Amino acid sequence: MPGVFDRKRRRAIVRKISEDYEDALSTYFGTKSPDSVAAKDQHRGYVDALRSCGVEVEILDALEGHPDCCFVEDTAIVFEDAVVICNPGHASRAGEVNSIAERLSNDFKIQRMPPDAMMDGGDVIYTGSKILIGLSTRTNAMGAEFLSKFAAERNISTQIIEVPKTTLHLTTVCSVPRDGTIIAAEGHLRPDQLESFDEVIWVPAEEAYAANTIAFEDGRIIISDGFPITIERIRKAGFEPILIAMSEIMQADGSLTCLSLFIG
Ligand code: CIR
Repeated sequence: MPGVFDRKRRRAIVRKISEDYEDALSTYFGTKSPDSVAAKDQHRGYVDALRSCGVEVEILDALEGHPDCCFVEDTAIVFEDAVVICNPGHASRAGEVNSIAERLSNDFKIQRMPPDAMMDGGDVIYTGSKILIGLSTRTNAMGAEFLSKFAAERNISTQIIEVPKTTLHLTTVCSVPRDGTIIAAEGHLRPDQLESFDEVIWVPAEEAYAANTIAFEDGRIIISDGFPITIERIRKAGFEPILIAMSEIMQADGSLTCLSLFIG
């Protein structure tokens, strides 16, 4: 099935880092102004890592005047036959969605959200058998309800998870590397929220950033470098880590998944 609902991850869209990346929103992980030159370098490394895992990557130009435009995951939710275009949860990001809608209209039916619904794609995770939807400062109940209904029409069930105030998005503190397994950050998510998973790989709170990963069917998994405990736990769980530098993306609260939109 095309879309991110399987682990095949054959095609992805990414967007270049904008010249004004230093103005990107940064609330949680940032310790200094994000550096656009260093971020561009890390973004190239990211694209190389995806390509080394067999992903066909399409690189869109930056949207100047939109410092967060590289975080394409937040703009849309991809289903087999259609794409839901998000109403971004932060006003400064509203201008990013139309160009994605235009690009995706070549391949998918485009579905807009109702005006009061709010959602960032970073609050949505496909597990292989269902969709997790985070309720956060960026995704409201109307957004979650709209996506749940849209998924139900496609026989896909959803689970709502409250995203703690300590973090930006659901994807910031967890990822699902294979159906039944979740990598989750201690201190942000609770065991009772993850009871539907057979296996939880807990990431220590001080390494929370490393809970966001991109895994492939063959067991390879892209992880941010610099988080040794997490890397070892993931390796022990049977995955083959590919480590990449993400420090400048992290400065703007961006994680690995935020930088791509898998469309096939
Ligand atoms: C923002 O605050 O919107 C961006 N600076 C970071 C977005 C990261 N996206 C994601 O977690 N999916």
